[in-house]
Amino acid sequence: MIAAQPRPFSQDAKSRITARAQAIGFDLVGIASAEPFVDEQRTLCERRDRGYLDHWRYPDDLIARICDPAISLPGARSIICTATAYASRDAPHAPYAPGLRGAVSAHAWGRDYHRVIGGRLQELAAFIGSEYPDERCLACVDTGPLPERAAAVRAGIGWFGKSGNVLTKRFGSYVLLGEIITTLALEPDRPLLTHCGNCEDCIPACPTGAIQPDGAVDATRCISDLTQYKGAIPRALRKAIGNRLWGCDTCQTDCRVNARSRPAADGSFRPLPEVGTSMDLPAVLRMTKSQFREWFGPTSMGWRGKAVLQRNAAVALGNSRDERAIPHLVAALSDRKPLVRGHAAWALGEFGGDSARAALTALLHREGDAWVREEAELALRGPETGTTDRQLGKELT
Ligand code: B12
Ligand code: SF4
Ligand code: SF4
Repeated sequence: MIAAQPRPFSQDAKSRITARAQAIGFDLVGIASAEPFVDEQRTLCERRDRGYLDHWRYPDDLIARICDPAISLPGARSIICTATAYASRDAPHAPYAPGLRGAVSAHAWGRDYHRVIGGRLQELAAFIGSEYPDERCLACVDTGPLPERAAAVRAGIGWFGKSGNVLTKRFGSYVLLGEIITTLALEPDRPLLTHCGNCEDCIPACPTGAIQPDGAVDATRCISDLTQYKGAIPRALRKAIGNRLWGCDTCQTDCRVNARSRPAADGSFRPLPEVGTSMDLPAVLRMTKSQFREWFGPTSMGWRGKAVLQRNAAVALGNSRDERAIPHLVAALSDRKPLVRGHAAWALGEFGGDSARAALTALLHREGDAWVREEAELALRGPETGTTDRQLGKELT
């Protein structure tokens, strides 16, 4: 039997696809081979086994699929990797900005990136389909079966920063990634030789000490994860969240590569009028279902549901130390969802004082949920001591 000859790389296809991708709006484009991500598979399993990904489901068979593109697209030869810059000139909100506003992470200020980038990838895949009808494509953004950062690094788009983020030369880490796995044989680009050097600024900057000395991120302590996952936020980490309503940008704002990065040229990720760079926390705490859909539906914050955002708003109000928050938190003790009532109780405990204590005592008389009762009882003992933001990070590390 004669072995099949490997197909030669098509230079013409590579330059036409790259040009088309740039015309569609991708800021950076690189090609990676679709060989299995063997080292990354080991790294992912190792970080899961250390418990860093406990809020995520990563069974062995899913990790195997994520790390071998040919399982999702048989015959896969190449990965067309893209990066889209999202940071506009509006500076990320400072974590302890005064007043009752909650900071929104920059990647969520504008239109939902899954839809924006997903739409562009579909357009690129349609182009490839029309030009090379025998080839197949699979578009991925965020939820797709790929270790996206590892693919971007392999394609020479950027390097692994010690913060875990992929850093690019032009836009720093303020890029969102998206890929097309394809059966087309395209010549791979080379990984960059650039790295973070001696810099370690992001490690002590992290408010919860989530970034480990070896560059691994303990996602169970990462505020980005804590503001997205659906359960109760661990009590020991609530203060460190500060006034963040969604996501966390600290390891990016404290990065020297980002300090000299260019802002995004395209307007898709500029702050939407309904959301902006920060939101009124009492309004989020008492929003109706239709307000939730109107404000958060067009953004990537709509995916985890209304109660998660209200929970986050309660925690951020507790951290505000602004007594105007108290009546809003008292009202939230009557919310339908235990998740919201329990975090509002914690937040009132941070204030103490007569009105907060009276509301917590009244809650204990009527509350049927055991976890909410426990939160109210602990809150009545008063605020926990000595644990805010960066100090907490140090204590935990
Ligand atoms: C789960 C997830 C998270 C989790 C866990 C992240 C983590 N660092 O562990 C949480 C919710 C915490 C999170 C947070 C954020 N995320 Co996120 N997240 C993902 C998601 C869906 C999967 C990533 C994953 O599996 N993480 C587990 C770790 C172990 O994998 P990893 O970080 O990708 O690292 C792998 C490789 O890069 C490689 N690797 C990394 N370092 C090294 C070193 C060596 C030596 C080797 C061999 C390999 C290696 O091995 C790892 C295992 O495969 C991806 C989308 C995707 N499909 O990839 C987006 C993604 C990584 N997130 C993204 C973003 C924007 C963020 C935030 C900046 C959002 C925010 N502002 O709040 C933060 C940044 C937090 C941080 N410091 O990492 C972007 C990354 C953009 C970038 N420039 O890097 C992605 C790619 C989404 C996208 N499509 O753009 N995220
Ligand atoms: S908590 Fe914030 S600073 Fe720390 S790793 Fe997560 S995103 Fe970065
Ligand atoms: S702060 Fe320094 S170490 Fe961290 S990602 Fe940026 S350049 Fe790398």
